[in-house]
Amino acid sequence: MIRHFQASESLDAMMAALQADGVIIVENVVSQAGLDAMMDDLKEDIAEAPVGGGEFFGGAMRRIHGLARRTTTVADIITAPVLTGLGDRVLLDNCRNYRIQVLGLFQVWQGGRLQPLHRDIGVYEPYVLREPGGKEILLSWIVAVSDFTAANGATRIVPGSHTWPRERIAREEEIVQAEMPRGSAVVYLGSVLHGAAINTTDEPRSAIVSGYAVGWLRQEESQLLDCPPEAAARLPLAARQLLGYRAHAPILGWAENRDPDDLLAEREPDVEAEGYKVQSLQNV
Ligand SMILES: O=C(O)CCC(=O)C(=O)O
Ligand SMILES: [Fe+2]
Repeated sequence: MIRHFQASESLDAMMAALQADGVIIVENVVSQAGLDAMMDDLKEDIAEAPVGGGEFFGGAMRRIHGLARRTTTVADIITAPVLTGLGDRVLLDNCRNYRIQVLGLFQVWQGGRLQPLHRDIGVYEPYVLREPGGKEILLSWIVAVSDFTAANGATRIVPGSHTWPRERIAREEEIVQAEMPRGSAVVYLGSVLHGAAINTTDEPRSAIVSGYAVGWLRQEESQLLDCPPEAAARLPLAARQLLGYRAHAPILGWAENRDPDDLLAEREPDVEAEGYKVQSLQNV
């Protein structure tokens, strides 16, 4: 079972469940109108994307990436207060700031196969291994853009698997589906086993698949190439910082001796801000 919360409920309660189970569902994270606007901006990209996706994606997946370049509407999703509130609590004892890990619209179409159960932190193996109980490097989240149902391919998740030894295989009865209404998010630790399911209905299951990774780690999907500076400049500050236009303390990710966000905004550097920005780049 996955515990459900409303976005207006206390982050403390959500955190307790997230730590215990490794996964929660939060309802009403994103407005219906916001999702409609996003899907309207993306409709041509969606129509052009091939259905397939290969072995890992189950063979009936349509994926659109580079979302922040394609539509500014995703800014409200990646900066949704409940998502960043959980991101702060899960990740900030292991970094100064965190960044978007991947940002894609994933549609599961009828047919296909189960996506293999996997851990999203697997992209760092064998170089970074998180032991059960160790500090988190990744908080993943998936926003339902259509209702998520057992029949239409709601993500399969294994609550508690963040505490398991790496080798343990999930039994079928340990796997639950993240059924949730449109506008909800399933939020899970990067060490939780999960995978997309099979859609047996006529309509696609649509989702924003994303997450936050500690700012000192390489992003899985290069957001700076996917959303180059000209496109990022159209986004609110918090959104472009999350994409990666921000240095990590004290001197990681700078350009032209400056914090990328100062460079992008062509702002005079604010040497007081956060105490570690341009000043520390110049003084090291
Ligand atoms: O679309 C889904 O339900 C899950 C996708 C996923 O976990 C992944 O591609 O890493
Ligand atoms: Fe995944």
